[in-house]
Amino acid sequence: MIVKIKDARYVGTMYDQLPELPQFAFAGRSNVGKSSLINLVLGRKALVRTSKQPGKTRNINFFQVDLLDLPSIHMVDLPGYGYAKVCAEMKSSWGGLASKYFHNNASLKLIILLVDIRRDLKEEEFMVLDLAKDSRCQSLLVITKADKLSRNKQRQRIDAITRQYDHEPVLSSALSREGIDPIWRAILAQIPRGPRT
Ligand SMILES: Nc1nc2c(ncn2[C@@H]2O[C@H](COP(=O)(O)OP(=O)(O)OP(=O)(O)O)[C@@H](O)[C@H]2O)c(=O)[nH]1
Ligand SMILES: [Mg+2]
Repeated sequence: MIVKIKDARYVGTMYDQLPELPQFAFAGRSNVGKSSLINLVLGRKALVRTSKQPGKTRNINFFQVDLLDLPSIHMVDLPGYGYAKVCAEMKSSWGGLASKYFHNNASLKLIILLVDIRRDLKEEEFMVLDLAKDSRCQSLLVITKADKLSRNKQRQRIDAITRQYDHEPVLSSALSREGIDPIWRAILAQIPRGPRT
């Protein structure tokens, strides 16, 4: 890995009093693999709870990550949206919660938006990208579950998704463990450096 992680731990939700650290938020459809991806980039098996049952993560959970020779950061696990069984009321409450989280959040440095390799970007993904833009926050698109398709099919899907996004997405898989370094590079690019580094 291109960074050395000294410690990573759950520290609370959006509503807790937490130190102001640069925040890196993971967003995406329910079951897309947000919690798995956070575990992957932290090199931890089960720091963040994952589930076969969509809609598991309902709070905005903060994890403090202490890095060697770099400032500490918060990784933020946003609840998944778009779960089919979720009623319209809950859908709008996701929007409300996300808007509240994004609004006036100067600590939010990068929104890492996840999309399943087998799906296109839909209305909800463009909504997240708009929220990021409104908050003048950078975004990174990560394509998850690459292992679900053959190399050939992967290429086709990456091309299709790239056409929708206009930037180079990162390909990842919690099974084959790819995508870790490019995600860290995007994170490091947004961490303020002290005079020593
Ligand atoms: N094959 C494969 N399965 C994955 C991958 N990433 C996650 N999964 C599986 O997908 C399911 C959902 O993963 P989670 O990480 O819990 O997804 P989430 O986005 O956090 O879901 P919510 O918290 O419900 O919004 C679990 O069964 C994971 O094991 C991957 O890269 N490849
Ligand atoms: Mg989750």
